[in-house]
Amino acid sequence: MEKKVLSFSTRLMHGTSRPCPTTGSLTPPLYQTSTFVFDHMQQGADRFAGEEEGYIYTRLGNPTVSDLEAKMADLEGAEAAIAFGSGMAAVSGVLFHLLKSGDHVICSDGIYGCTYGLLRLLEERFGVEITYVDMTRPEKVEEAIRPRTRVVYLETPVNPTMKLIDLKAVSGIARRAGASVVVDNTFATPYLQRPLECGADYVVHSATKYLGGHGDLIAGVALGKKEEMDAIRISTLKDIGGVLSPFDAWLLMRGIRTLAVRMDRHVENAKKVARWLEDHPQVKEVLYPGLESHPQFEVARRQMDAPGGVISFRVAGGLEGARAFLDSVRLCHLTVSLGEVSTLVQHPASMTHSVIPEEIRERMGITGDLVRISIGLEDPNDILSDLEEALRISRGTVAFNENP
Ligand code: 4LM
Repeated sequence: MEKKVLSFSTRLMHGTSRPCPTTGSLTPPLYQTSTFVFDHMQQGADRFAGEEEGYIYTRLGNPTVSDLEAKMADLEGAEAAIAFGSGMAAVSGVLFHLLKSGDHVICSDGIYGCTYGLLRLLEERFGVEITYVDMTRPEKVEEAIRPRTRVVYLETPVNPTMKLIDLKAVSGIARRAGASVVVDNTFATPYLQRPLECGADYVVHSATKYLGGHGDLIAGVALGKKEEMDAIRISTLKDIGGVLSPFDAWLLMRGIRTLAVRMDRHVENAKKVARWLEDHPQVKEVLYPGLESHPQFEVARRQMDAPGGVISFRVAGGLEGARAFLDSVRLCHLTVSLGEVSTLVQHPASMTHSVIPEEIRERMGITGDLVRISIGLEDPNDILSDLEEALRISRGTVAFNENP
């Protein structure tokens, strides 16, 4: 009989792990241990030598973490996955694996602040050269290629400007140049976008966000070819040591089971809020890939199954307009991070992206009037009422400052 391929939503809770064979526990057990006992010395020696399968020490592998890794590999369509203790540990684990002094990286002109900080560290301390290009125009990647270009690194959607990058076009250019493409898929999740299917070599995630989904853990995942993931496991995971704890892996798997229903609601709410913001006189520009006004609306339709749950927008009145708005929200939480059940708002220029020098930040479009909102699962009318009131206060504050 032909094997039936289960749909994505079903694979979130079926497929890779089975109920515990000894107890029948439906929920996979949590192996909250740091180390594993050997039957005799030779067994320990064989496991260290890689001649016998089996667990040794949780920094090198743990059954609960392995369950999560198998699930993520299945969802992204990857040969293998590695869990890390944070999104940044996953990003650095992959980049330290791929790069050495003198290598060149082409990075999207717009990137999470700490990833920018990591690239600056690689540049200043390890002699790696970085070029930032506007990858919404893939030909710019081609122009930036050098003989030592080893990595093309990008986010799509870009945090926080919500620009989109054509994964097939950029991956094709990188492949011809012999460079590896690393895609941060945090904003989309594999439910909405699978970069490996579009030609990328590696995917990284901050699993802290939509994958976990409840704002109660910090985690990261890297995915790619098995050979590369095996090399990362015994080098930049094991020796740098940014491992995920078994408990957080277990919690993350619980979150992943509801990814599809949560993402559907995030998207439905975000579409409503984005359209509403677009018509609001106090809002100068709305950056959301689900709006026809978005410059890469066609890219969104081609490579994403839906436009996601994050919206950025520019508030009238510049930095002070944004400040008055952010100080006035009541239901929405004023906090960094994204992709959890509640709606979160923050100010990228002074918060998540403040490490980027102002001139570069402005060139990337991260201006003082820009606000990012991660739409939660609340009744959308309650979100809209909160935004309406905060924008009303912002309008009053700006008008008062102009005509005191
Ligand atoms: C934020 N972001 O934007 P950990 N990749 C992307 C991210 O947005 C983040 C990370 C990696 C935010 C955190 C405060 C696209 C984080 C890093 O925080 O190390 O799991 O992820 O609000």
